[in-house]
Amino acid sequence: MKIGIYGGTFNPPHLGHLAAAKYAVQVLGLDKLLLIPAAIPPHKALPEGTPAAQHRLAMVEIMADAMAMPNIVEVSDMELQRQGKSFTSDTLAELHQRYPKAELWLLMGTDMFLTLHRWHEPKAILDLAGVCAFGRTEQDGEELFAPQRDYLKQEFGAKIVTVTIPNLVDISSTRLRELLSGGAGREYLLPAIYGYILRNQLYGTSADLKHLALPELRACSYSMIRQKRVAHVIGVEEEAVRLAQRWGIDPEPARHAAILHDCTKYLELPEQLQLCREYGVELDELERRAVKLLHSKTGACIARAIFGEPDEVYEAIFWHTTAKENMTTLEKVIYLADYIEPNRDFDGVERLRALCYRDLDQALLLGVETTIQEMEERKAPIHAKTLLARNWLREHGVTIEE
Ligand code: DGI
Ligand code: FE
Ligand code: FE
Repeated sequence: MKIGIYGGTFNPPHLGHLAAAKYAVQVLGLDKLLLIPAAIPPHKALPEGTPAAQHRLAMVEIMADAMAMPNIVEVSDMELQRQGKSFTSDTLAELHQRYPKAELWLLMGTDMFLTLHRWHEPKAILDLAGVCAFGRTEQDGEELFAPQRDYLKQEFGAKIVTVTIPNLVDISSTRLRELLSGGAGREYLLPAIYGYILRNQLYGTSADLKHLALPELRACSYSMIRQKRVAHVIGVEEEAVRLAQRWGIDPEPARHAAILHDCTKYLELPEQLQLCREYGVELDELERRAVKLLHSKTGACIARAIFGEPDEVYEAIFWHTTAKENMTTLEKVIYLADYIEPNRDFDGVERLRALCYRDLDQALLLGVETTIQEMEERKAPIHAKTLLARNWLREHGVTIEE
């Protein structure tokens, strides 16, 4: 088994780190890649304003999730758990114990590679692991690497691979932190990590969460969900705007509701219940145990309280999972955009899509009936509001034409 070890302060993790990590998995053919944020780097003090270790860990976890290789990429807090300076030799010793048969590969950028012989216990490091050094730019290729590689091989018998990463995003963390504190730098970060930084006001950012521009609002939303759901949220945004235009309402509240509609989807039941208590949302018996029914309510609360969205957006998010009787056009648009966005694929989706653009109420009835049928098939209890939504539409003369 080949294990790559990518350590660093990740302050913050940026697109350069991401590209290097992806490339290393590929060129080395890694079975596992461990991303290990350092507690206290041995070679330099953490700069002033460095976020707490837990924030750096959370950002590295976002990066790992974004790599979409869940069976390969893992984040380890082993250096954060350890007391004192984060010596690589200690980390490798610990990993060698845990994986005695594995081939360990240490990943690092140019600067680190060129000073490797001055690290704490270089011999121990190079005995335990091979080194994969990647050039940050085209310039630091062979010319810089070759002498150091030859020296390390001779002096320590080191096993070394050097690579230049094509089209690598060239940014230093120091420069990126400067940009962030000046309100720039977004282009060097994964949107979800940028959103995490904004939400937690890291690196001197001071965005007013209640008046964010769209890229910032999206970034905040994506920072709260798993990467695999982002495509769905983008799809709902597109679809909601189209439906709003089709049915003559302002597309902007629809867009905002869509961007935030699933932002609490990944919170566990206790956190969901805590938010409901905090924001005074009353729950019935079914809701208290069906966690899937809570994210629409808590998402609505977060949208209004944290991101300053108006009541109409709150309501549209609140009812997006169950629907209800007597809905506004915006509420219908969000409920249906969630149902038919371009990534959705289920029996009958095409029929529902067409109906959404022909008759919104018929589409709503079809959506609600489809959910009821699905719940019956799954033998899941049907929410009272879902039944009310269906009955209300029927009582108001809505029938689905073929
Ligand atoms: O959040 P999404 O996955 O995009 O979609 P959603 O907000 O419509 O949530 C769908 C989930 O909610 C699905 O797992 C089933 C659940 N759900 C929706 N209506 C009902 C329901 N669960 C129960 N028990 N009863 C319902 O009436
Ligand atoms: Fe949802
Ligand atoms: Fe959704």
